[in-house]
Amino acid sequence: MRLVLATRNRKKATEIVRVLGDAQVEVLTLDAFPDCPEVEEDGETFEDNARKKALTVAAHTGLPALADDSGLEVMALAGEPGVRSARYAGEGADDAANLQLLMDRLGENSHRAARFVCVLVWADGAGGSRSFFGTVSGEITHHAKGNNGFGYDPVFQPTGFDRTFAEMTADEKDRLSHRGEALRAFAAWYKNMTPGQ
Ligand code: ITT
Repeated sequence: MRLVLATRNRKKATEIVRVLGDAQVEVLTLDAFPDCPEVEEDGETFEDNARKKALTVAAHTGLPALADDSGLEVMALAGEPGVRSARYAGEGADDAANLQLLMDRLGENSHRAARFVCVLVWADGAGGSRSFFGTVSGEITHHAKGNNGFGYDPVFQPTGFDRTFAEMTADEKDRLSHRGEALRAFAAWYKNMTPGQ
Protein backbone atom coordinates (compact mmCIF):
# COMPACT_ATOMS: atom_id res chain seq x y z
CA MET A 1 0.00 0.00 0.00
CA ARG A 2 1.31 3.43 -0.95
CA LEU A 3 1.13 6.50 1.24
CA VAL A 4 1.57 10.21 0.62
CA LEU A 5 3.94 12.36 2.66
CA ALA A 6 2.01 15.41 3.82
CA THR A 7 4.94 17.84 3.91
CA ARG A 8 6.23 20.68 1.75
CA ASN A 9 9.56 20.79 3.56
CA ARG A 10 11.94 19.04 1.15
CA LYS A 11 14.70 18.43 3.68
CA LYS A 12 12.23 16.86 6.07
CA ALA A 13 10.78 14.75 3.21
CA THR A 14 14.30 13.58 2.30
CA GLU A 15 14.84 12.30 5.84
CA ILE A 16 11.45 10.57 5.90
CA VAL A 17 11.95 8.90 2.50
CA ARG A 18 15.42 7.74 3.60
CA VAL A 19 14.25 6.08 6.82
CA LEU A 20 11.02 4.63 5.37
CA GLY A 21 12.94 3.44 2.30
CA ASP A 22 15.19 1.42 4.61
CA ALA A 23 11.99 -0.05 6.08
CA GLN A 24 10.71 -0.74 2.53
CA VAL A 25 7.65 1.48 2.80
CA GLU A 26 6.69 3.00 -0.60
CA VAL A 27 6.02 6.73 -0.38
CA LEU A 28 4.77 9.46 -2.73
CA THR A 29 5.52 13.13 -2.09
CA LEU A 30 3.24 16.14 -2.56
CA ASP A 31 5.08 16.80 -5.85
CA ALA A 32 2.62 14.28 -7.32
CA PHE A 33 -0.32 16.39 -6.06
CA PRO A 34 0.42 20.04 -6.94
CA ASP A 35 -3.18 21.15 -6.24
CA CYS A 36 -3.20 19.88 -2.67
CA PRO A 37 -4.50 22.70 -0.40
CA GLU A 38 -2.19 24.49 2.04
CA VAL A 39 -2.90 23.74 5.70
CA GLU A 40 -2.91 26.53 8.28
CA GLU A 41 -0.84 25.26 11.22
CA ASP A 42 -2.88 26.88 13.97
CA GLY A 43 -2.95 23.95 16.43
CA GLU A 44 -1.65 24.31 19.98
CA THR A 45 0.31 21.07 19.85
CA PHE A 46 2.55 19.25 17.39
CA GLU A 47 -0.03 16.46 17.28
CA ASP A 48 -2.93 18.83 16.44
CA ASN A 49 -0.97 20.27 13.51
CA ALA A 50 0.26 16.90 12.25
CA ARG A 51 -3.28 15.48 12.38
CA LYS A 52 -4.67 18.44 10.46
CA LYS A 53 -2.01 18.06 7.74
CA ALA A 54 -2.49 14.28 7.43
CA LEU A 55 -6.31 14.45 7.29
CA THR A 56 -6.25 17.23 4.68
CA VAL A 57 -3.84 15.38 2.38
CA ALA A 58 -5.64 12.03 2.78
CA ALA A 59 -8.97 13.69 1.95
CA HIS A 60 -7.49 15.43 -1.13
CA THR A 61 -5.57 12.46 -2.54
CA GLY A 62 -7.82 9.57 -1.49
CA LEU A 63 -4.68 7.81 -0.26
CA PRO A 64 -3.37 7.21 3.27
CA ALA A 65 -1.16 10.13 4.33
CA LEU A 66 1.66 10.62 6.81
CA ALA A 67 2.36 14.08 8.27
CA ASP A 68 5.26 15.26 10.45
CA ASP A 69 4.97 18.19 12.80
CA SER A 70 8.17 18.87 14.64
CA GLY A 71 10.22 21.53 16.32
CA LEU A 72 12.76 22.60 18.88
CA GLU A 73 11.92 23.30 22.53
CA VAL A 74 14.47 25.36 24.45
CA MET A 75 13.96 25.10 28.22
CA ALA A 76 15.37 28.57 29.09
CA LEU A 77 12.91 30.07 26.58
CA ALA A 78 9.90 28.31 28.16
CA GLY A 79 9.73 25.79 25.31
CA GLU A 80 10.10 28.27 22.42
CA PRO A 81 10.18 28.09 19.47
CA GLY A 82 8.08 24.88 19.83
CA VAL A 83 5.17 24.60 17.40
CA ARG A 84 6.31 27.91 15.87
CA SER A 85 9.77 26.57 14.95
CA ALA A 86 9.26 26.97 11.18
CA ARG A 87 8.01 30.57 11.48
CA TYR A 88 9.77 31.77 14.64
CA ALA A 89 11.09 34.92 12.96
CA GLY A 90 7.75 35.53 11.20
CA GLU A 91 5.63 34.06 8.38
CA GLY A 92 7.88 33.10 5.48
CA ALA A 93 11.07 33.33 7.56
CA ASP A 94 13.85 31.01 6.40
CA ASP A 95 15.95 28.63 8.50
CA ALA A 96 18.79 31.16 8.85
CA ALA A 97 16.50 33.90 10.21
CA ASN A 98 14.81 31.51 12.66
CA LEU A 99 18.18 30.24 13.90
CA GLN A 100 19.55 33.78 14.31
CA LEU A 101 16.53 34.84 16.38
CA LEU A 102 16.96 31.81 18.62
CA MET A 103 20.64 32.66 19.19
CA ASP A 104 19.77 36.32 19.91
CA ARG A 105 17.08 35.36 22.43
CA LEU A 106 19.27 32.79 24.20
CA GLY A 107 22.35 35.04 24.18
CA GLU A 108 25.05 33.88 26.59
CA ASN A 109 22.54 32.17 28.90
CA SER A 110 24.39 29.23 30.47
CA HIS A 111 21.20 27.14 30.71
CA ARG A 112 21.11 25.72 27.15
CA ALA A 113 19.10 22.49 27.50
CA ALA A 114 16.78 21.76 24.59
CA ARG A 115 14.98 18.96 22.83
CA PHE A 116 13.66 18.23 19.38
CA VAL A 117 10.16 16.75 19.19
CA CYS A 118 8.55 14.96 16.25
CA VAL A 119 4.94 13.82 16.02
CA LEU A 120 3.92 11.77 13.00
CA VAL A 121 0.25 11.29 12.23
CA TRP A 122 -0.94 8.67 9.78
CA ALA A 123 -4.44 9.18 8.36
CA ASP A 124 -6.20 6.30 6.63
CA GLY A 125 -8.38 8.34 4.26
CA ALA A 126 -11.59 7.32 6.03
CA GLY A 127 -11.23 9.77 8.92
CA GLY A 128 -9.14 7.49 11.14
CA SER A 129 -5.69 8.47 12.39
CA ARG A 130 -2.83 7.26 14.53
CA SER A 131 0.09 9.13 16.15
CA PHE A 132 3.77 8.27 16.69
CA PHE A 133 6.26 10.26 18.80
CA GLY A 134 10.00 10.84 18.99
CA THR A 135 12.24 13.16 21.02
CA VAL A 136 15.96 13.78 21.38
CA SER A 137 17.54 15.78 24.21
CA GLY A 138 20.62 17.94 23.94
CA GLU A 139 21.86 21.48 24.21
CA ILE A 140 22.16 24.61 22.12
CA THR A 141 25.78 25.37 21.24
CA HIS A 142 27.19 28.92 21.49
CA HIS A 143 28.00 29.00 17.76
CA ALA A 144 26.61 27.33 14.65
CA LYS A 145 28.72 24.35 13.48
CA GLY A 146 28.43 22.11 10.40
CA ASN A 147 26.64 22.20 7.04
CA ASN A 148 24.49 19.07 6.99
CA GLY A 149 20.80 18.73 7.80
CA PHE A 150 18.49 21.76 8.04
CA GLY A 151 16.71 24.12 10.40
CA TYR A 152 18.30 24.32 13.85
CA ASP A 153 20.71 21.40 13.22
CA PRO A 154 23.87 23.63 13.28
CA VAL A 155 23.22 24.62 16.92
CA PHE A 156 21.76 21.39 18.34
CA GLN A 157 24.19 19.00 20.00
CA PRO A 158 22.57 15.77 21.23
CA THR A 159 23.43 14.65 24.77
CA GLY A 160 26.60 12.53 24.88
CA PHE A 161 28.06 13.92 21.64
CA ASP A 162 30.48 16.75 20.94
CA ARG A 163 29.13 17.42 17.44
CA THR A 164 25.94 19.10 16.28
CA PHE A 165 23.42 17.35 14.04
CA ALA A 166 24.79 19.46 11.17
CA GLU A 167 28.24 17.90 11.73
CA MET A 168 26.87 14.35 11.58
CA THR A 169 26.24 12.10 8.59
CA ALA A 170 22.65 11.46 7.54
CA ASP A 171 22.79 7.95 9.02
CA GLU A 172 24.09 9.21 12.36
CA LYS A 173 21.35 11.82 12.58
CA ASP A 174 18.66 9.28 11.61
CA ARG A 175 19.81 6.91 14.36
CA LEU A 176 19.63 9.61 17.07
CA SER A 177 16.94 11.99 15.92
CA HIS A 178 13.38 12.66 17.06
CA ARG A 179 12.23 11.97 13.47
CA GLY A 180 14.16 8.70 13.22
CA GLU A 181 12.61 7.45 16.46
CA ALA A 182 9.04 8.35 15.42
CA LEU A 183 9.57 6.88 11.92
CA ARG A 184 10.84 3.57 13.25
CA ALA A 185 7.78 3.30 15.53
CA PHE A 186 5.53 4.10 12.55
CA ALA A 187 7.30 1.61 10.25
CA ALA A 188 7.02 -1.23 12.78
CA TRP A 189 3.28 -0.61 13.21
CA TYR A 190 2.70 -0.15 9.46
CA LYS A 191 4.39 -3.45 8.64
CA ASN A 192 2.06 -5.29 11.00
CA MET A 193 -0.92 -3.53 9.49
CA THR A 194 0.06 -4.37 5.91
CA PRO A 195 1.56 -7.88 6.11
CA GLY A 196 3.10 -9.11 2.86
CA GLN A 197 3.46 -5.59 1.39
P1 ITT B 1 5.53 21.01 6.68
O1 ITT B 1 4.54 21.58 7.67
O2 ITT B 1 5.11 21.20 5.25
O3 ITT B 1 5.87 19.58 6.98
P2 ITT B 1 7.40 22.81 7.99
O4 ITT B 1 8.85 23.12 7.80
O5 ITT B 1 6.46 23.99 8.08
O6 ITT B 1 6.94 21.83 6.81
P3 ITT B 1 6.85 22.16 10.75
O7 ITT B 1 5.71 23.09 10.87
O8 ITT B 1 6.73 20.80 11.37
O9 ITT B 1 7.25 21.89 9.23
O10 ITT B 1 8.13 22.90 11.37
C1 ITT B 1 9.28 22.18 11.59
C2 ITT B 1 10.42 23.15 11.87
O11 ITT B 1 11.11 22.72 13.04
C3 ITT B 1 11.44 23.11 10.74
O12 ITT B 1 11.14 24.07 9.75
C4 ITT B 1 12.74 23.38 11.49
O13 ITT B 1 12.88 24.76 11.71
C5 ITT B 1 12.49 22.70 12.83
N1 ITT B 1 12.95 21.29 12.80
C6 ITT B 1 12.16 20.18 12.84
N2 ITT B 1 12.90 19.07 12.74
C7 ITT B 1 14.18 19.48 12.63
C8 ITT B 1 15.40 18.81 12.45
O14 ITT B 1 15.47 17.49 12.33
N3 ITT B 1 16.51 19.54 12.38
C9 ITT B 1 16.47 20.88 12.47
N4 ITT B 1 15.36 21.60 12.60
C10 ITT B 1 14.20 20.91 12.68
